[in-house]
Amino acid sequence: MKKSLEIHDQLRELLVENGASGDDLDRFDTVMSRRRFLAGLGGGGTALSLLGFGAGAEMALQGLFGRGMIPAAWAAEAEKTAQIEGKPGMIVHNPRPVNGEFPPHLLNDDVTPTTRHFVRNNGLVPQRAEAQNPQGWTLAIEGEVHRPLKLSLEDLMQMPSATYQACIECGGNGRANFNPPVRGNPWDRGAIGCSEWQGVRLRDLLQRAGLKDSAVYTAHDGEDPPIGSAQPFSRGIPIDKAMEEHTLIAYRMNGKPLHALNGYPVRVVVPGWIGSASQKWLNRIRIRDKVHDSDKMTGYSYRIPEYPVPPGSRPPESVMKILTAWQIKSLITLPAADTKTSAGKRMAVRGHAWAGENTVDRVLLSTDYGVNWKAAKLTRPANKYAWYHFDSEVRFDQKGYYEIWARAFDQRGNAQPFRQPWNPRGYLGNVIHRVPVLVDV
Ligand SMILES: Nc1nc2c(c(=O)[nH]1)N[C@H]1C(S)=C(S)[C@@H](COP(=O)(O)O)O[C@H]1N2
Ligand SMILES: [Mo]
Repeated sequence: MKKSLEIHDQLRELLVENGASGDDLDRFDTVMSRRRFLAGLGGGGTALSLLGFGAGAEMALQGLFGRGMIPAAWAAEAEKTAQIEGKPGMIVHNPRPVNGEFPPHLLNDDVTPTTRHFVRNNGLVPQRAEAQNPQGWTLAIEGEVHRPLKLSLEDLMQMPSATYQACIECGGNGRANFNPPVRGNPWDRGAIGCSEWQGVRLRDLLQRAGLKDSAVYTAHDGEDPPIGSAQPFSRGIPIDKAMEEHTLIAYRMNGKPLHALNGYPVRVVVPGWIGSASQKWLNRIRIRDKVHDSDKMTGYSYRIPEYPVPPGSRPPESVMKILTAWQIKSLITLPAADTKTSAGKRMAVRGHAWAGENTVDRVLLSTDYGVNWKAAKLTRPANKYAWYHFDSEVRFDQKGYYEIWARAFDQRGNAQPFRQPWNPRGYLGNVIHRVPVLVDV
């Protein structure tokens, strides 16, 4: 099993050595992700294990490797079901790096339990996180500050803390609904969670360190080892967002130390913004005098064109702008897709809605392909940046196939689109959610 993992890394490395572009690597990751692995992340620090692998032939077809280079171990097509410990029911797009989401009906809770918070990793899980060992960990704050800081977990926990429910959603959530398809993890709807996070406000730390007038942007670094020769994952946010009261350096998730896969011991939580702003396994914040310019802040990564582009086109890099907040969106968590019911029976409909930096104004439901709409009951969230909940009931008078559609509106009048607008990497997908229902008698 170890062997397969080595082969995986070696192949990725081989691609890099042969001049593979970031796009090629994305393609590699996507091809891998179409296969199901059996993986286990043990509590005692066990590494991922890999049992089945069948992507070799497909990669050859995609021209990534010559046929002669495909390891024999990969030749057999074997569909396996992936299992990541501590995340039962997760749809695993890739075990290495771990990437997985939950189907909408498993996201019905008001506050997302840790066991059902998605996982989006660019690199490997740090040893420290697997072992839940805070020893030797420090958080450095440096760069454009008057008094650089180095804090232990205990130092951090002794500072005043704040606790908020906050949506963290991958910028690529919804990518599977893009047409033509785009590269990257094929997130459907479940790369979102709204858990409760406790930590120190980033602004308290920045005030303690004393921002210089030259401070423009944060740059976050983490302990996760990159795969192959990739640059370590790092993104940042403008100082204004860093100074907002809801931006946290979090050490508790749903009342417990952070899960290994969600950033133990400490992560950034930038609610309302795309998930990549919320650096996991954080160990350093560099305050920069210009916009952070790591790999993941530039090019086509986490950026979209500043104007709508034709589906399938490649706009010049010069028109790409950094993604910040999410936009209005909703998720139907009840009923599950393809639920069967009978004519005349009442069926409960439930879900969540959220709106990035905005507030949710209403959620409308339709069961006739958008001809008629009715408002669902909307429950306000615990705090800004947590998701709203909606409740309603529907009834079908006749046998047949139906879809329940949900469309959320924010207070500015923005609503979810009927078709998914396109961008090169499949970001900010918020097309309305449609749940098929079968009325069989
Ligand atoms: N150090 C580090 N932080 C990271 C990432 C990563 O790969 N490494 N992935 C980011 C991305 S793209 C997302 S969407 C969120 C996902 O958070 P989660 O895995 O806790 O759901 O973490 C962000 N923070
Ligand atoms: Mo993400």
